[in-house]
Amino acid sequence: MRQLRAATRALQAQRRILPARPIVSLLGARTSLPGRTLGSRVAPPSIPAMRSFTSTARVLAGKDGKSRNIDMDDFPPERIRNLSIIAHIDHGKSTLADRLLHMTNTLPPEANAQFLDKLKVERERGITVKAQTVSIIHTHTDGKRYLINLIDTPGHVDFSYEVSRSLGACEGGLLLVDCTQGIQAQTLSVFHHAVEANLKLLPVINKVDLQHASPQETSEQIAQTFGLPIEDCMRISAKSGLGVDTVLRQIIDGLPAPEWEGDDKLRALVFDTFYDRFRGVVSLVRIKSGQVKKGDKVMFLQAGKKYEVLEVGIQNPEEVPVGALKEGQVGYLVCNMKNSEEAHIGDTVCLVNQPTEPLPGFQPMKAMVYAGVFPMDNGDFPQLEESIERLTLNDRSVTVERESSAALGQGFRLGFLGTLHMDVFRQRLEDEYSSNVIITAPTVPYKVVYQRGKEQVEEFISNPADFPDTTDTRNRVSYVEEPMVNATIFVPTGELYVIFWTDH
Ligand SMILES: Nc1nc2c(ncn2[C@@H]2O[C@H](COP(=O)(O)OP(=O)(O)OP(=O)(O)O)[C@@H](O)[C@H]2O)c(=O)[nH]1
Ligand SMILES: [Mg+2]
Repeated sequence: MRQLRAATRALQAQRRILPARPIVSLLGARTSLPGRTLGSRVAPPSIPAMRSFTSTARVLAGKDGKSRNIDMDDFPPERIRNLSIIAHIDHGKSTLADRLLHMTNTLPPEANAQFLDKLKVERERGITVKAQTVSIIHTHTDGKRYLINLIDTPGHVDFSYEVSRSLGACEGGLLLVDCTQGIQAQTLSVFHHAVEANLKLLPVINKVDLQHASPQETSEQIAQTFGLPIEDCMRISAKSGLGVDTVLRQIIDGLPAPEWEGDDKLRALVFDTFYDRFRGVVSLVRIKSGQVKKGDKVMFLQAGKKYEVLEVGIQNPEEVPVGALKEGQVGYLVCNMKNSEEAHIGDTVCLVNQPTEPLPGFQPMKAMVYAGVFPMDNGDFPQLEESIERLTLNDRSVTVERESSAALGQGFRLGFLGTLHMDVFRQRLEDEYSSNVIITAPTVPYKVVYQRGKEQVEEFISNPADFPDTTDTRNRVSYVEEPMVNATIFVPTGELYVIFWTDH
């Protein structure tokens, strides 16, 4: 437990800008700097619709005889399991998700491998960057049909906002560990996110088919680090399918069903959004209480806007419209929201005639690196603005503000969670919106502290152009701080000497 607490503290300390050591200590006379508000959104543009992105293929009723009628009344809360697959990068989350989809006949045998990695950037790079939700209907060993809502999450730290949001829609999770690697940095990080979100976790040891697999050692590591019983660790090969039937059984037997103690007014948590060029903003929601159906008048509490619901459905794995989404269920909601500004991740949807208090939303992420993004051709600025607005609807961890440069013209200063995140965002702009952009070298934010009379005033600078001339005493810059990471490094005892050796 002591180890666990130490790990929690270390992880909490990571990614926080600490009151860092002064790197410049100067006193000048400057009284003001051009101020900027980080995280301000882009104003809605008035330009024609462009190519847009939708995360699922759509099955319309009657098309190719494929239409399905799913009666959501068949799935009361006790017949629902909502879970995320969480792990370090490359430990096999998407492969396991695939395997579960095939075993439950949610996907036909000929479907693409790693079906949930739908974006071009994901297929090209072989990594997941976007959490994907899929609903599985599965007949359990007790002969009853269950609705399993599965979220495949990314493993890279730059996409950790996708993980923390996904956990808000779940009661349980599969904590996957590659037994050729053991517990790694993100295994610890996602474990703590899951504990904070009060999730029940099932430990799964993956890649036991590999020659140098060490499942016993990994089970012991899991028991020691997370306090999860060794006998609960399921040993599987997501690739060959070995042991995955046990995972499927344990999802039903070992994870809790959704619960709500309170009135039955509609409370739906918006945990993801994307833009569809025909239907506007589509929200993925987890119904905490009550129900929502086509024709209902709903209100998005944070946006303070009212809409009529045009369609609700589940992703199975294509979009299947259903009569209503009910307590404990996860699905999509379309309500003629055309302006992406009105969609807020973590917002609560209620019925107009049954107002409720908002559900706890999500902690916003803090940008770690900033870069300027400019159109190749200055005349393309309005299109770029709209593309960024729509893409950030699908990636809410990016902060956006306008910027202009003498050399590059009008553009944006975007904040990302890391340099991989930045590169993926650039590629998504190209792939999904055909936007060719110039992107400046990434920088970290600095804290500049000014002396104003007897008071010290802090300002965060994310744009090098705004950095004060610290040699000019009129600026009255007292000191400047840079971000630092307070990290704890965990190493197997046998490897400790390597660290010391490298250090010297
Ligand atoms: N031998 C073997 N390889 C596996 C197994 N599971 C996954 N892999 C391979 O491991 C690699 C990574 O698998 P993914 O499923 O993409 O891993 P992931 O955890 O989804 O990765 P991110 O989403 O990028 O974090 C792929 O090459 C898979 O084929 C397994 O059980 N056995
Ligand atoms: Mg993946």
